[in-house]
Amino acid sequence: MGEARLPQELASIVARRLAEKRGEFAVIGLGRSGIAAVRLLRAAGLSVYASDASRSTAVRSAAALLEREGASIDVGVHNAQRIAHCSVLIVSPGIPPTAAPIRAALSAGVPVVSEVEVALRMLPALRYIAVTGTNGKSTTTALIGHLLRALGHDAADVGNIGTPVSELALRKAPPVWAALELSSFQLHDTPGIMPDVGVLTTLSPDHLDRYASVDEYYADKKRLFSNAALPSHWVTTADSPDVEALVADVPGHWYRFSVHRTDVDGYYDRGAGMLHVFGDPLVARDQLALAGDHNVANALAAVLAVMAADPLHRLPLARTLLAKAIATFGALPHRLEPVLDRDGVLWLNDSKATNIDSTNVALASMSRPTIVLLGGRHKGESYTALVPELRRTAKAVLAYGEAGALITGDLEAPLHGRVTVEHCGADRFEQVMRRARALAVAGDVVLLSPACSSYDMFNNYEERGVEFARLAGVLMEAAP
Ligand code: UMA
Ligand code: ADP
Repeated sequence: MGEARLPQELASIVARRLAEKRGEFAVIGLGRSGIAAVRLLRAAGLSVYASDASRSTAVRSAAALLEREGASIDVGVHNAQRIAHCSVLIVSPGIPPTAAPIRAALSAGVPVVSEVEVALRMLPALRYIAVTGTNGKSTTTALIGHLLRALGHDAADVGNIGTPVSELALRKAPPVWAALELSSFQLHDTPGIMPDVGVLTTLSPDHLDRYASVDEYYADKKRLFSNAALPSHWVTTADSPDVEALVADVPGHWYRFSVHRTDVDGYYDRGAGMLHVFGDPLVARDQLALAGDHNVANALAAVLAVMAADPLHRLPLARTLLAKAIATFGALPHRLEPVLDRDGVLWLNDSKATNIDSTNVALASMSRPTIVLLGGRHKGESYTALVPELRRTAKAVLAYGEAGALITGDLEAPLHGRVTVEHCGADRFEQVMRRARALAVAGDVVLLSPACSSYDMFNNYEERGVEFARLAGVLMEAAP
């Protein structure tokens, strides 16, 4: 059985089969990672069978493109028998390990890996800083890429952040460095992961629609350290007992950051308003164009990772360049992004906040009466942890989508008499936005920070955020 193998053993079997071009390579899922994986395998001259359970227009057009590149494709079905006879199965991260084709492969002893694993094998010279964690991954990854480029490196931001690693491997001249964001789903199937520096930002419950328990989810996060050894370099938060416990037995050099303590390698001197790294002040807090303490933590993590990656990055000139570059990094779209400020109403798109912890962080940074849009597809956590921050800052909660009834059930009683909780229906986002518009008066914030995934109404969180911004514009044009 594939899963019974040690990570190192699994990684070396896959590396050997890729090098020998042995047999047929199967890819399941024809989204961003699947398409890139098929193209990479074909470019390397390997025989490929790929399939996707959906018959959507996007999948059918991907299939047509990949067939032209010489892959054999099934649309609307996974041929489990063919997959059970393949050399290696490459899985898309959105497909759970319990899916029938993955079970068929595992019970036939077929090695199962991610697109990231294959791409990293094809990029043996790539230097990479890998970032995982429940929240803060994309911001930290993008900031690491930005800092590396500020130091003059050719660096790309890849992985869960959006660009599959395989796309780098397909380039004629791949970059020297990558900032690689890894989700727990990707880590589950990346046994050869061995970053120049690995970063763990935060840990809190998430994805309980896929994992049977929080421990199972944390165990996938721990796979970042699968190949840890004494020379490894790791950057982790000192502000989370869960993180400290998870990494307690991992070997390597450690660099820790905190926004509460000062006895670590990267810290925030709140009194002086200064970020300190490796014993010296680096940059003033007010130079950062990012809101909230959580982003101070992300900045400390990114700087430590880049400095840990190469001793040259700690020289005085490098420190000056890093301090300057931190100040020119802006918030990523869909993360507390102001999309409209009109007639005194500020509309904030935090569509990427897809779990309780990230929504709590967003609420904590509010200083005006806030109409909070909560909802989407439920991921398994209770919403009651939001109550203290909602009591402090919310004027109304508009619960919607598949999770709407659950959210109302969790929040109505504890918020009774303090904050209005309205159930705005399960299927029309526009209805929720109309209600927000009707409630909003000058001085208010309308915050989309849904604490749920978007998949009940949208293809992804980006679409949800774009629709929020569009409707905000349309509704603010119309009379209230
Ligand atoms: N599919 C099947 N069989 C199944 C289930 C799904 O064939 O049983 C097919 C679907 O029909 C679809 C394809 O699989 O066509 C989608 O695959 P996918 O969900 O793995 O999505 P990709 O487009 O390949 O995008 C993935 C990541 N998506 C997920 O992990 C869900 C993207 O992260 C990532 O940017 C991209 O690879 C490139 O690395 C997104 C994400 O939401 C941003 N990540 C989660 C998060 O951040 O919380 C983990
Ligand atoms: P991820 O890629 O892990 O989802 P992002 O950087 O995209 O993280 O941020 C997503 C949301 O998570 C943000 O909108 C913010 O609300 C919250 N967030 C970001 N960084 C942190 C952090 N360090 N700790 C807690 N929450 C965070």
